[in-house]
Amino acid sequence: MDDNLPSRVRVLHRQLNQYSYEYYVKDNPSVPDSEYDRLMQELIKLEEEHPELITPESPTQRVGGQPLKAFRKVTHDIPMLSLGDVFSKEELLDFDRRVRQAVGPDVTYVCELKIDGLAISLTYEKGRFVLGATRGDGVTGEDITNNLRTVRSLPLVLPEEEDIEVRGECYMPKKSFEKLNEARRQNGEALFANPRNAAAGSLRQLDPKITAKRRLDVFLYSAGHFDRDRIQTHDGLLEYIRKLGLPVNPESRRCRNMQDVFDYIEEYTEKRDSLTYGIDGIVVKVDSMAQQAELGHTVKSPRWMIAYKFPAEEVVSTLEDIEVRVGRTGAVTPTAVLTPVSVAGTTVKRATLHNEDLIREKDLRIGDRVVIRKAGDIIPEVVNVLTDRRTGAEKPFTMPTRCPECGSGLVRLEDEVALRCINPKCPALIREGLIHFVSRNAMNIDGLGEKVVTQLFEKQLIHDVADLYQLKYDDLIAMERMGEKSVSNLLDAITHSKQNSLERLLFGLGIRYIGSKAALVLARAFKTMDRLSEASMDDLVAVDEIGEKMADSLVAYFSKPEVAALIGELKAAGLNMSYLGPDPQQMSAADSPFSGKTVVLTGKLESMSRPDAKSEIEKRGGKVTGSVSASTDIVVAGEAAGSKLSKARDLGVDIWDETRFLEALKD
Ligand code: 1X8
Repeated sequence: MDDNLPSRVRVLHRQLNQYSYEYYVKDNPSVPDSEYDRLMQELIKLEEEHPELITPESPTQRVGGQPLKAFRKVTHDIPMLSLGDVFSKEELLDFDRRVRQAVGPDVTYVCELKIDGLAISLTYEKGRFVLGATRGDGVTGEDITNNLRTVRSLPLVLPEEEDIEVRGECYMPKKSFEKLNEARRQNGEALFANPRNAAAGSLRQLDPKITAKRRLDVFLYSAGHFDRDRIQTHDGLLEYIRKLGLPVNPESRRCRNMQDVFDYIEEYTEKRDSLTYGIDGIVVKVDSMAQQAELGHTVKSPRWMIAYKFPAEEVVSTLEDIEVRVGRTGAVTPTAVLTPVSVAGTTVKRATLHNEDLIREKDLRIGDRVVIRKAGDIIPEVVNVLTDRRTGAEKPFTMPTRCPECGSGLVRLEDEVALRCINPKCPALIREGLIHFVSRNAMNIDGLGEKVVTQLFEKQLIHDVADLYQLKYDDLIAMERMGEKSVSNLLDAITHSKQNSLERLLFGLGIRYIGSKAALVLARAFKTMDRLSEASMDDLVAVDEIGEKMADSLVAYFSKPEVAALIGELKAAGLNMSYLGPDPQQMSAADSPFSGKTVVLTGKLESMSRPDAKSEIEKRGGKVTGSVSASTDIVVAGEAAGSKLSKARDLGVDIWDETRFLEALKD
């Protein structure tokens, strides 16, 4: 506490913080609300009379600060990894086997509830709350300090002058969610699909006053930076976080063997509905930190913990058609086109069918009634067919034997279930590769979406990624829906992309098995394209987190003469070929492109109604207004868009077509 404050102010801070803690963290208040209110009023009055007494940690300052224009990016010193998940006890036993193979037979686990919210990181310096951030993509998140300050259970000061980064989940309690939606219903506003979306929407508010009204809460369950000499087990860490007065979920339990783990899962599968917050699974962690360190982590997630996910919600729909698409790697994937149904809070119209085997195994026929679920509650999939509901009118489906785009014979590579088009000149492969290259996590060329790339490709203005950098004004102005302003913006964006750090280019090239995380690891390790392209198998596998499969793929890729030629062309076009260090823009996949943006909808959208589109944008932190002005950021133009579209062109506002809009929603 601040020694410079008069003693009465200090007493008020201490009492109010204590009562808040009892009320919001312990759920066990020692004084009636009226006493809390009385002390708060006294403090407010003192601060009004003596504004110099206001400190950021004062209990009156939870809702402070002006609305922001946008959130500042924050790079996590220690990446916030994601969590591997499993859906069965067998897979949990596999996890246990892997763990004990690595660290020996003596393993104690800690089981915790998997909170259905958003991962956050809180930094305290000398015991003061100085930074709250979203997980973002794990490397870069957003500074949501002012919004997290409004969470009543979070102390703004710790009892000790501790430097610590704690991590956990921010969520909206079921009751708050119901109240919020009820109020929105009465005001004719779009409803949130589930508490998680409501929490996400609330955390992404640029005005903390709105967040404050949303009644969010948090549970902390881990730490980035802390004193590793003092704390040797996860259980000890939880105890320590709890001792700092931070909210820790009370349901965690140490488990000495897998039977205990299964019992815990059983118990909480039953208790799930009676909890006041949503959970979507159970997290199982190795308790000993020495063992955790020994197990380490993969590119994506720690090897010492895993989430057991509860089975997903299932609904029935009709399979209207099966579409076949050729992806960037040549893999041919069938997609189910469904009669739209609502599953776990969103409308599902398409579902992946993965591959031909799956269609055959399930004997899927067009017209079938099918059971749909969202795997991991995100990607919709077809679970099975209700054969007893068949009328006889259903039509069997056969996979094409030739590529739907280039007509060459499809092949099934060794060990693979997917059919592939292996014609390197197949237009689908090239087109999808180009789309990947310009996409947000790769070169991130604004204004160059799927539609424009497809047009450019079909008009033979681009054949490979190097051609993008040769595009001229005259090429682009001839395209559909491209005005002078959007052409000049696009040319700027293309030029700007030349400055990207190496990892974006690497990822954009679409080398097999090299995702955005691996690209970053490689860029950091080798620094330049030249050094990477000359690296041997040994050099590559020596890099932590680069496995043999990736290394193989890289060596094969860089040994191709056409790759050397392509890289030469990109160099000649002036592309940066070096790692430029941490890039705050790096891989901001988890950040919504609508956050903080003002959007105007015009024309008719094929895929959804206007109110739905509006609510989707709002859920992602955007604002939808009725008319185009200089402060409009994006105009989404559907069919038969009229005067708003022309005005947007005149003003040079970013104009998106429906495909781009849907892509952005997917992100
Ligand atoms: C995510 C979550 C974790 C826990 C609870 N809820 C989550 N959503 C926990 O550890 N108790 S850990 C985690 C992660 O590591 N991504």
